Amino acid sequence: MNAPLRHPLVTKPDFDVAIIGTGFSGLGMAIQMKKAGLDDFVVLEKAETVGGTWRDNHYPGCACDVQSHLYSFSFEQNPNWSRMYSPQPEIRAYLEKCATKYGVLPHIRFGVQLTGAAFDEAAGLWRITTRTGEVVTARAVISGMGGLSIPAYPNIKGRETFQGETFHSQNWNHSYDLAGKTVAVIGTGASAIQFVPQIAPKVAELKLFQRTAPWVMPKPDRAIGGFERALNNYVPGFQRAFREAIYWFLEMRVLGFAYKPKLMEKVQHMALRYIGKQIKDPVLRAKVTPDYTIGCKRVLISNDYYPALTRENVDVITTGIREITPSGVITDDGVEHKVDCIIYGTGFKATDMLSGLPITGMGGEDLNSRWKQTGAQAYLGTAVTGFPNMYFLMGPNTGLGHSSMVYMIESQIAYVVDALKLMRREGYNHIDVKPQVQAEYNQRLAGKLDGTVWNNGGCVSWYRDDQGRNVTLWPDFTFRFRRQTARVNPTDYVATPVTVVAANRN
Ligand code: N01
Repeated sequence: MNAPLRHPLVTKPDFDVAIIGTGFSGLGMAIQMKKAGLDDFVVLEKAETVGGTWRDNHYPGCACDVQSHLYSFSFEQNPNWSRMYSPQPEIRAYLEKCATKYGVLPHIRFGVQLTGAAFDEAAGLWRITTRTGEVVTARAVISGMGGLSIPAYPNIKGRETFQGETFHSQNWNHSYDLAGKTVAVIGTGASAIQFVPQIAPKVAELKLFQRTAPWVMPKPDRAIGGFERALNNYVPGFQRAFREAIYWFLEMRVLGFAYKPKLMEKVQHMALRYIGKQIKDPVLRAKVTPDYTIGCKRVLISNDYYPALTRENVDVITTGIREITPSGVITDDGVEHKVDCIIYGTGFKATDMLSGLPITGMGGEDLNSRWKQTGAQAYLGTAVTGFPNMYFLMGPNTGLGHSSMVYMIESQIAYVVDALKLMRREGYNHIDVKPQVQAEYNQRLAGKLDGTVWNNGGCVSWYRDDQGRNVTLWPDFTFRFRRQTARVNPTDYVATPVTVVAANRN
């Protein structure tokens, strides 16, 4: 039973809490709210089903590149994963099952797309506007919109003039038959290296436009057999121990990325040997050998990417793209590559975290404008000064170059639940992180990031914004993030009691 608020609110919002999105963040948040007995919440979802990025990305070969046992909620282990690295349909089904099992579905309003959110200081609540013109009010807003949800298209001259079929990896057109077609793929990131091996055997010709070669390591993937699944199902602690082992193995990568660059030299040597083993043609090998320190961009894992590049019908083109024409792609050397289809594997607007969504806080300040100036900054990647009761799951500097995002998301969720409980316990209407606390935290982060491969590895990556500020990555062990987010320190926040808000209204 919830403790009642000590003071009745003058303006009762529609909901105590509004959660945005139904990926791992939004669903995980909703589940923990229910577990904590904080039942007065709504989940707003733009689509018609749950799943977030695992609903939206469904290109051929789409799978997770973090092991299934770790890429799942700690409280809901799935003993029946079919592979060490789950394919997208299984992760999506897992999230759907979680939503049903934990009774979250009745809280979700599907087909509701946000157009903005503004904090009403006098009423002490957030007004969320939606595409249909409806306004939803809530005391707290929790964004689970994800860091990689808005596709990025390259700014290439003539892109709109192309007359053939064209789509982004996130909006794969499955009804377009690629068989027998000449296809251009632009980009060689995590998405492209998964779908290129799938489509290469089908198409007549595949022209892969590579601007920067990725580092690719072998993927220790395998089917999980019946015996192992039985152990997961029936031997208490077996799967959890496996999960722990994976967790600590991945955590050790931080040593190389952030603390001991010498370690990475060994890993880089292994990766070079892998290229050598997979690609015999010296010209192709030179093309796909990266020219920056391993780890600077996300290290990719694949067993079928390099073999796909060695196919007769695949051409890796490293000359820059000058222009796109109605019939194809012209490279900087003036060669025109005529194609039937262009597929963009060009990633997401990762550093533009709000993607232009207007969010207005205290004193009418717009968060987009602030973050354009300062770079995306928050306290513990979660709370932003001047934007009380608003929390960002997967907010600034919570991304990982080495392990499972679900671990970070669960840490943030625990923190937000603690904040909501604190407000209830103390009779606060809203809390706002102190500017000094946020500034000092970000100074410490910047110091940590300074020495890492992500900032010093000699590459350009989506980890950093257009001014070179690393606004996406957590530069440390994830258990340290968990420790820092374990409890809300009330002295980090300025709290406004319900009575003050009530007085404002009178
Ligand atoms: O996107 P990316 P992604 N001309 O940004 C190239 C997650 N993810 O969708 O490197 C030519 O990595 C660009 O070139 P360059 C994961 O976190 C997870 O593949 O900038 N090329 C690059 O090659 C991942 O990191 C899973 O020089 C242009 C590519 O496009 C993130 O999503 C699976 C260009 C973009 O690569 C994004 O991956 C898949 C231009 N103008 C994705 N502009 C999991 O398994 C861009 N490029 C969990």
